[in-house]
Amino acid sequence: MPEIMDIATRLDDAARNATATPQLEDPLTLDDAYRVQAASLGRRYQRGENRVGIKMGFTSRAKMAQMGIDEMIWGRLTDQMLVEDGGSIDFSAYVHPRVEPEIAFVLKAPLAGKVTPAGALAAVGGIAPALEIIDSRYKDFKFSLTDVVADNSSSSSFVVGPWTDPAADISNLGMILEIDGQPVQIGSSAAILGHPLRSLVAAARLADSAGEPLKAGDIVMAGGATAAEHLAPGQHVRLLVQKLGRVEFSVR
Ligand code: OOG
Ligand code: MG
Repeated sequence: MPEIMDIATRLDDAARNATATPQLEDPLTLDDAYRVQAASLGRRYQRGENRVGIKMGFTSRAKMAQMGIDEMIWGRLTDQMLVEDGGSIDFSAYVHPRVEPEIAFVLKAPLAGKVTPAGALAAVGGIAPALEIIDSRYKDFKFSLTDVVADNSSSSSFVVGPWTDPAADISNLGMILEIDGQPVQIGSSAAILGHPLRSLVAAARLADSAGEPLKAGDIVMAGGATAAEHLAPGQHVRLLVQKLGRVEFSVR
């Protein structure tokens, strides 16, 4: 269907040129929205980027309420989106970036289909504090469920802190998001579906049903535990997660 490729190109170009695009004129079905996402990622892979995992979205009430969407979504992550812990991002490379506090998993074994939280945990090689920089390519950061799915679920960049042994109990860890040393969001890992492992369970199912089962080495971002915060040049952003430590970056 040529329209899928046209929309994929439009969204990919909007991301590359850091220029907002209007909301889609005609609503897509959810299946077509994921087809657009896959096609736009196909363009990135053709440019030499590699898939390194997936990100989950709308896994907390805070995120659902902020954006007015209450269905879980997912998107693909590439190596080019990964920002070094302690590194910096160039504000001009984004349309209107926001940051949100997350938890990341790295897998040491494949994880596909219907799995239990215990089964998911057995495949985890490490857990880390993480920051996601989301950047909707749509004007005014406004979208419908299918619009945002087509736009790779607003994936833009992500920063992962030090990996911790998965033996840590991560069911209810305090999370403090700081901008320039001031706490701007305070939450708990319990906000992520009651337990971040549930997000990994959902990721295993969703990626598998899309024909891209999670494999060893994949990173899974569990989703924002709080609402996202606007970014501006000159800021220093830091996330502190109880037991897991800190992760940070600055905005140039
Ligand atoms: C969509 C992406 C949601 C999360 O962690 O919930 C997301 C958006 O809010 O633009 O990444
Ligand atoms: Mg997120």
